[in-house]
Amino acid sequence: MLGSLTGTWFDTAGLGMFIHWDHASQQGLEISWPLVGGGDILEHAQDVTPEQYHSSAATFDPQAWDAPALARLAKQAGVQYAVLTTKHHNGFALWPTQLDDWHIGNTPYGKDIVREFTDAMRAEGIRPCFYFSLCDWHHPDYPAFTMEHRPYQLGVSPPMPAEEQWERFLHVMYGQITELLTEYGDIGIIWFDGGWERRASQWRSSELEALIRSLQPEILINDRLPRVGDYVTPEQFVPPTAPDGKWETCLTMNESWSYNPADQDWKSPRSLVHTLCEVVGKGGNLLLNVSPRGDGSLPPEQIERLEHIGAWAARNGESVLGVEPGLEPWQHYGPSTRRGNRVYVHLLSRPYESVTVRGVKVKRIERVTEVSTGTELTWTTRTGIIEGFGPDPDGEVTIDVPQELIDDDATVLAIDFSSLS
Ligand code: FHN
Repeated sequence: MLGSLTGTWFDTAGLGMFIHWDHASQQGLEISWPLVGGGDILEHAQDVTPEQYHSSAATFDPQAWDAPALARLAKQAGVQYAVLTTKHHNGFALWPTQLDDWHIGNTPYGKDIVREFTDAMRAEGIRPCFYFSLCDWHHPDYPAFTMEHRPYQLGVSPPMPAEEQWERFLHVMYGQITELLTEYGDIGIIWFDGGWERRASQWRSSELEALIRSLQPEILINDRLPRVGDYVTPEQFVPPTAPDGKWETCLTMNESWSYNPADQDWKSPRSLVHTLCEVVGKGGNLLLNVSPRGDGSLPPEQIERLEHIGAWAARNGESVLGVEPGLEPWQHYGPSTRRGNRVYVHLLSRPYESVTVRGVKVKRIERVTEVSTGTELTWTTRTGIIEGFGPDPDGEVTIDVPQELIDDDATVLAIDFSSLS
């Protein structure tokens, strides 16, 4: 059932880390899509044969993978939850599944990457979560994608296999999900993807949902298992208005999900800070993607961006982590958030000399500060002349913002009210 859960940790998480990774990162290939010919939705996805794509599993040995270091970097950036591609559309499992032999246990690396991930994230107080692709372009009973199936057509379901094959596939899939949800402790989210290739009745969505909730009653399920979902997942896009209910934007730092040296189309660190403010101001979370290389290390461009966000969060993080949405869009030209009686106003462009916030209870304002330095700012209020004689009028507050307090990424002002109810 869509959107059935009430308040959870997710509502105020703010920032999550998405991790897209598999053996083909050794070849610098975008994850999964090259094996079906590239796909129309991913600008930088290459085109290789399925054999070429799958071939690098044989040499996967990411000796520079350092899950604790990644978790520390995530923590320093303000990340509250992390979602790992345990299995993407290409079917390769990053844990040693007992259900088939296409997994990390059968590579030179041999160790359980999912376990390393869950242990490391938990050690930093970050909730581990699992991405799991429903479609599987490698499993013979799905059936596996071959050159004969080209061109891949998004929105067109591939032919169903024979009934007994589909039963066998579902047995594997349900078994893998059971492994993931019983062997690795509490998991924050199961993040499905690839469900567009089959209908809810074919995935047996209700049965799968019941299984998941019986194994992990507190888990959240995203909206990509057809007809199921606790929250919605706009991809590579911030919706102009907040969607109903819980939501999360997933976003890459360049235009690729996994390590792709051909893609140098990087978003600026500042724009990522702005997106974080935008998303949180609308009540969503930002699930920001990273892409380890074939040896497990992160590309320097991604480290730089995470560190940049972390540096901003060290100055202003209280305004995006553990907060609710703040004002209505017409009250301030930019995002805003709230914790208790404090409203945070984000300035995503440089003010001339002052900033005005409208439609607030002006007689309840106690102080206004610039968050990163704690500097108290001067402010004046204005109401309609007659209304101003009332005990609790609505009006506007105009805040002076000295040039020297302007943050290079996003300045944050905090307005403290005696009460906001
Ligand atoms: O095809 C995938 C893509 O590789 C990536 O995993 C994203 C993340 O949201 N989801 C899919 C397309 O919607």
